[in-house]
Amino acid sequence: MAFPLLALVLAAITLVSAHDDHDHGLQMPLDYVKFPYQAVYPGDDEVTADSIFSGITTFARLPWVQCLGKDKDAAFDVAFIGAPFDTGTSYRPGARFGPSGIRAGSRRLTLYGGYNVPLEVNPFLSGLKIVDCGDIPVTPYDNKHAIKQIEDGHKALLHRQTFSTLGNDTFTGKALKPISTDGKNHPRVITLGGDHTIVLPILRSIYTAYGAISVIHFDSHLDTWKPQVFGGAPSDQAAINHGTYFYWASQEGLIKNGSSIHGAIRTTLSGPADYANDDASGFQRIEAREIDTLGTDGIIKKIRETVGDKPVYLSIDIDSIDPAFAPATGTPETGGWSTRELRTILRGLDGLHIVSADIVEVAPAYDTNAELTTMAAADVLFEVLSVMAKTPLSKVVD
Ligand SMILES: *[C@@H]1O[C@H](CO)[C@@H](O)[C@H](O)[C@H]1NC(C)=O
Ligand SMILES: *[C@@H]1O[C@H](CO)[C@@H](O)[C@H](O)[C@H]1NC(C)=O
Ligand SMILES: [Mn+2]
Repeated sequence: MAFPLLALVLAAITLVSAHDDHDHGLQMPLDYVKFPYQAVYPGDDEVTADSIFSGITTFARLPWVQCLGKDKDAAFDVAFIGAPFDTGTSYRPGARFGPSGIRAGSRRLTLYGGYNVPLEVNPFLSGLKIVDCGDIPVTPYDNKHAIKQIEDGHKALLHRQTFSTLGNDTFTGKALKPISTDGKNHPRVITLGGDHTIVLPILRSIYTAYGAISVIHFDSHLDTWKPQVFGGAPSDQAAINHGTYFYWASQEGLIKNGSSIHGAIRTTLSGPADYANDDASGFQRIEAREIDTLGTDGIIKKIRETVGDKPVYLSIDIDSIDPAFAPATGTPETGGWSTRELRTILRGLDGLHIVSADIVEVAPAYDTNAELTTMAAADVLFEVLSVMAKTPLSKVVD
């Protein structure tokens, strides 16, 4: 029995090597799609549709760099990183699969090249080095440890050397200076959540480069709640969850008071005191329903007036979008914005100094087979990346 089997295996090997010459082997290599979108296989510089659905998936088919592993000296300007943490959620779990789901939803972003028509920019060809760093290793067994892992992972990327240097101001010709509090030029980190708890360790990391930061927060929920609203705090760990992380961030002095704002709020409350508590946490608010009276222009105006030209952190809960468009999330609320409306509002942030961003609460298990939610998440990040590509994190100093 052994003999014929061996012969069969040998025949198979011969067959494979005979085909090698024309079909380049049987498996797509990991670097099949080169930055930003050219396929190197089967012919160099070809943009091919199959390059979009083949191979191992990174965000927008960007190069995978092991920023927290063997490539820890690699320089970049924008890094996508996953934080697959969902043990701080109050209702449906599953956002630990958010990073991989969003990557799957992002595959087609660069099929035609990635030019953003309304913003008149192709972030992938803007000269910035944009990479996908994979995921921060996050334990599902110990929230305290996981939160520390996320802070350390984010900080490691935020304090990495930038690939591009700040040039001179286009109008004055004067040298541009970083807007950070430590005087350094930092790369931007776009985090794929994970439940919203991850923003507490991220803001701790941001503080090390920018001090207390203005926050633009799109969400149907306030997330400034005191732990009592979430069933009390039987342990220090239970007190930190996806509804209370902004309360703690505010207590720790990580959020700039008065120049931070929520958009798309529409949750029920424990009572009016929740808004008083939210005021004390330093936030202004835009209700989801205000889109009917203010329109997207009015909402953009209110956000811009609130944050001014200060460095800003952008946090996007996918549940800011109506569940008709983005059902796959932990705590869905009806009456939200359409994907088109949120994308318009994000483009309205053009020119703001967005130092880093995230999208959270994408739980792919509740998605439609058509990948509605993960595509919405990816497209929303495409607007954020485009806005970032147009505005360096710099100021002119006389
Ligand atoms: C920026 O301006 C300085 C003078 O302030 C000049 O020496 C330098 O060449 C300029 N750099 C670029 C990239 O234009
Ligand atoms: C923010 O400012 C408001 C109004 O001045 C104040 O009531 C509140 O205590 C401040 N919050 C923090 C966290 O400093
Ligand atoms: Mn949230």
